[in-house]
Amino acid sequence: MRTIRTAAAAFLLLLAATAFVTAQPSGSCCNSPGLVPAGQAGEPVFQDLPKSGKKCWIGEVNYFTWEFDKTPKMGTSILVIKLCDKDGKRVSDLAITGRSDMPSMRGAHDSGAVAFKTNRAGDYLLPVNVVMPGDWEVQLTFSRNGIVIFRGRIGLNV
Ligand SMILES: [Cu+2]
Repeated sequence: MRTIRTAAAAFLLLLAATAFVTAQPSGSCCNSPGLVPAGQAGEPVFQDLPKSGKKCWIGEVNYFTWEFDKTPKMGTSILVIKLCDKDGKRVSDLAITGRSDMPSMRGAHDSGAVAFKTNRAGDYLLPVNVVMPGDWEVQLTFSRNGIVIFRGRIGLNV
C-alpha cells in the first residue's frame, strides 16, 4: 500500500508539472474526445472484470490485477493495474487506456480514453475523477502494437 501511495503521489506531481508546463485550462469533467468515431457501427463490448485484487486473464498470455490507491470517493483516486505474463512475472509491454463516466448519464462526465502511465515498478496508473455521487464505471482497453486485445469494465458505486 505504501509503495502505491508513493507512486501515486509521484504520479500526481508529474501530472501537475505537465499541466503547468503545457498551461492548458484545468481539465473539465465533461470533455468527450470519444473512443468510437461517430458513425462507426457496433459499440465495443467491455466485459465485467473480477473484483479488485483478483486475477483478470487476457487470453492465456497475460493476466492483471486492479486496485484503487484508496476507496473511491468524491475527488481523484488512482487506478493501479499490475500486469503479468502467464508465469506471474511483471511486464509492462501492453498499452492500457481508461475511460470513466457515469453509465446512468452517459457522456455527462466522459473522461475520454486516457492512457495509463507506468511508474518505475511497472505499475500502470490512471487518475479517475469522481465528480458526483452515484454509479461510475471505468472502461479499460488493452492493446499490443496498436491492436486491441482486451476490453473490460470496472463498476464503482460512490
Ligand atoms: Cu453524473
